[in-house]
Amino acid sequence: MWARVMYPNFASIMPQAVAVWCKAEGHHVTYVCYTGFENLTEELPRDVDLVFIGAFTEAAQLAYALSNQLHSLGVITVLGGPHARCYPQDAQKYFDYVLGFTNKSVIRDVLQECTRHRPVGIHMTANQQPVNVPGVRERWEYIQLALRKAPLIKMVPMLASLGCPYTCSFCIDSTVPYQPLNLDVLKDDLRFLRTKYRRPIVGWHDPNFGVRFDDIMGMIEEAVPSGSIDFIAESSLSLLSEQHVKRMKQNGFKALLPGVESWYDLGNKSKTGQSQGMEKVRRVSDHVNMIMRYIPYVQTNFVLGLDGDEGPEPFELTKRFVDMTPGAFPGYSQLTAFGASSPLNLEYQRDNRVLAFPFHFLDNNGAMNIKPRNYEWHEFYGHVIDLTRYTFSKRAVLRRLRANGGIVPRWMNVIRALSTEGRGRIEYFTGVRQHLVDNHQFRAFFEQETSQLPSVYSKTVQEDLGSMWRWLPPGGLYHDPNVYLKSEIAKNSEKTGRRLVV
Ligand code: B12
Ligand code: SF4
Repeated sequence: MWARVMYPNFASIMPQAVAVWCKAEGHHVTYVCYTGFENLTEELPRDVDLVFIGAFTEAAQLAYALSNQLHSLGVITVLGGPHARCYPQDAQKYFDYVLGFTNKSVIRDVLQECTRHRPVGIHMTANQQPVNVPGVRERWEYIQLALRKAPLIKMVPMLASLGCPYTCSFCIDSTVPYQPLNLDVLKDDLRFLRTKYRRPIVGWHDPNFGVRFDDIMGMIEEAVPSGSIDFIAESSLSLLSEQHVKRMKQNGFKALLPGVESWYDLGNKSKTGQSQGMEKVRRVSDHVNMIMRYIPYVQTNFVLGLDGDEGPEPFELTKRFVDMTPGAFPGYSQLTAFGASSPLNLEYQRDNRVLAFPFHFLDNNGAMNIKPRNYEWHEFYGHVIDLTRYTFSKRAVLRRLRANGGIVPRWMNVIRALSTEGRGRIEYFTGVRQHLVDNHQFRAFFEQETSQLPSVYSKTVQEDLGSMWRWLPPGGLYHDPNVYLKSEIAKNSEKTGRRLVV
């Protein structure tokens, strides 16, 4: 149910931007937004020359299969998006072009060359994030196509900035400079939107919304009457002072998603400085409760299994947070190294701690691909199950319901508790833990004693890909989890002229 209602609202901005740029170059463009329910073979147009695919890593195997099918019809294929940024070497085996940072000129180069590159595709990237990304007015034709699939809530994706001034070592944006986008375009877009929907909802896709807080709020205040558009944004807690949150409320902000990540690390981001453990729980809980006095829906994001965590305490502290902050929805992610996404992944790879789970499971919950530093696997999953049960217990769900105001936040939290995120995950993690205890082959893979993938994983990919499974190219289920480290070593030895043996 959650997927049906929400997935069309998670459509990315860049495929729409690429469509705008291709059209501006004089091409005929068809845009397809895949939400997991469509039959892709039927949705794709027959007579195409080139297809751009935007994919997260969780969709990589599907993207590889699709590219293979399109190649069989003589179509040139291009991959862009998070998977292409994190695993370019792997993707090059299955696509003619793999794009990193993408701007109009990179797209123009691809369109002009439009050539088959086999057996290895070419990797192209701009030097930096684009200076301009087409706004809502320009993307409207494609936004509408995606949102036609959204039955209840329709969220329009917008972007006010790229990169981030913070340097959280696990994050893909820790090395990408902060860069605001053109405020006049944003102003025009907000006004335009009010001519399309009676009460529009905008989801900001900025990695960290509101870094230049006064500029962006000033823009909203000038563009539209106070509170006439509902906004949703991901911001770090350090930006969400009471004064800022009050102004956000006035300007129609209805949902915020700050990251807490851990009770022991990353104090800068949550403005808790050196405070750790229970002291940090109190501070963050007070802060989030303050935010909830102004903003009806708050999701606090946590990463489970970070190296600074040890024993049951981090999980117990999160339970205390759930008790002390009943209205907030806790979003849990398991520590995941997405290939080349952050410099920290080099350390995990150097320590040989990254497991080669098929990409299909790398969605922050399907599989944790880093061996925990301070937990045995079954012990870790025991804690995760316990915390998830606690968070989605009848008591916690009822307390959340009571603490939330408004129909939409209440409804969203109940659906999330009953869907994959709550009940679904408890069942899934319990299965994983059971296999770890009972199944020697399964445990041996997790312990890196064998590289043979437990059959349950390949079966799941097969089931999920359905009719596309037969198009998954040979080898497409597997990847080298240390390719980022190897490529960095190769680059360095090229620079220094020294040969290194890995
Ligand atoms: C906004 C955001 C979301 C939003 C919007 C998602 C969406 N569909 O776009 C929401 C909240 C819905 C979301 C959900 C999820 N997210 Co998210 N999200 C982000 C965030 C914060 C910003 C991404 C963004 O839009 N940036 C702005 C764009 C313009 O820049 P960019 O992404 O760098 O893209 C550049 C290039 O990659 C390229 N490009 C991008 N797309 C395309 C497409 C084509 C066709 C081409 C040619 C080029 C191209 O051009 C851009 C300009 O240079 C990033 C973290 C970050 N700091 O980047 C995580 C991030 C992308 N998310 C991530 C994850 C894991 C998820 C979830 C799986 C989490 C979960 N468990 O639910 C879901 C999956 C949702 C889905 N399948 O759609 C990971 C992805 C890692 C990976 N390799 O897959 C990231 C990197 C965070 C992380 N953990 O490191 N997310
Ligand atoms: S504040 Fe958020 S976007 Fe910025 S580096 Fe840290 S995790 Fe990444």
